[in-house]
Amino acid sequence: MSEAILEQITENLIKGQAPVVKELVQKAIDDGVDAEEILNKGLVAGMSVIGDRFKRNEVYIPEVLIAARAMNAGMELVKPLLKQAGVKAKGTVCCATVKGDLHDIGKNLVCMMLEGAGYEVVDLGVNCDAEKFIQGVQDSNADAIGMSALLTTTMTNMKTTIDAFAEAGLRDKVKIMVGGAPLTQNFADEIGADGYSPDAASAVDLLDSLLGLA
Ligand code: B1M
Repeated sequence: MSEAILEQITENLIKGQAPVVKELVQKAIDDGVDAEEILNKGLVAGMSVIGDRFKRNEVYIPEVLIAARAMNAGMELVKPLLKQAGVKAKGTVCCATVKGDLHDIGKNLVCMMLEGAGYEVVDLGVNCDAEKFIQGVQDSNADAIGMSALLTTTMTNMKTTIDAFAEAGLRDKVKIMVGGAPLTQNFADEIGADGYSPDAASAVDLLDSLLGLA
């Protein structure tokens, strides 16, 4: 019985039907389905299908954004229940576009995918300097940071941030992942990041693996 409604949530999330997802999530809650089951077997399951299709170029950015909107519509109802039940996120990650850089479309997609996969995401916005990253990590007790850069002139600020974490004695406390169109795995290795992801869906696999959850 609960399996059927969870499947419907997944299917409608994949189709990006936000109002239907919201209605189904409410119905599942009213029927007494566990909030964590709604999250994992309904919402996250749908978002992970979208993530896989995005990686295989079977769907594109608009479909991901529409699915994420449907995910958020369901999350609004489920989040307070998860909090009440003391359900823990998989981990906390602070994400931002680095100092000097205002491009946020890719970063926002990464945030949505990570949230869709069960992470608590603290979005520190754009033009984020090392101090703001450090403050964000200290405030949220984050396990990881995710830095995005779209400009060849700003990608170097990723190293500045990594160095600042080392100077603050926090480098061993957080995993650092990086991404953005001009980046490569080589660049990530050179600056001492823990991982590089070429796209938003793979950022989830990367963080799972960095935090030993894969
Ligand atoms: Co800008 N811009 N832009 N721009 N812009 C580019 C990046 C550029 C390649 C255009 C070009 O010249 N062909 C060029 C950069 C050249 C370079 O450095 N090599 C450029 C430039 C030069 C500039 C300005 C300097 C222009 C000017 O003012 N003279 C200026 C800089 C402003 C600043 O940041 N200080 C500027 C401004 C802008 C707009 C404000 C107009 C707008 C940004 C709007 C916004 O983001 N809110 C804009 C846009 C839209 C672009 C293009 C057209 C599209 C970027 C984008 O959103 N792509 C871009 C040209 C292009 O790519 N065709 C361009 C879609 C997005 C989903 O991809 O962000 O790569 P992307 O994210 C991917 C992956 O990279 C990965 O996942 C995402 C999806 O799978 N990913 C991560 C990203 N971050 C990740 C983090 C991770 C993991 C994966 O882990 C943490």
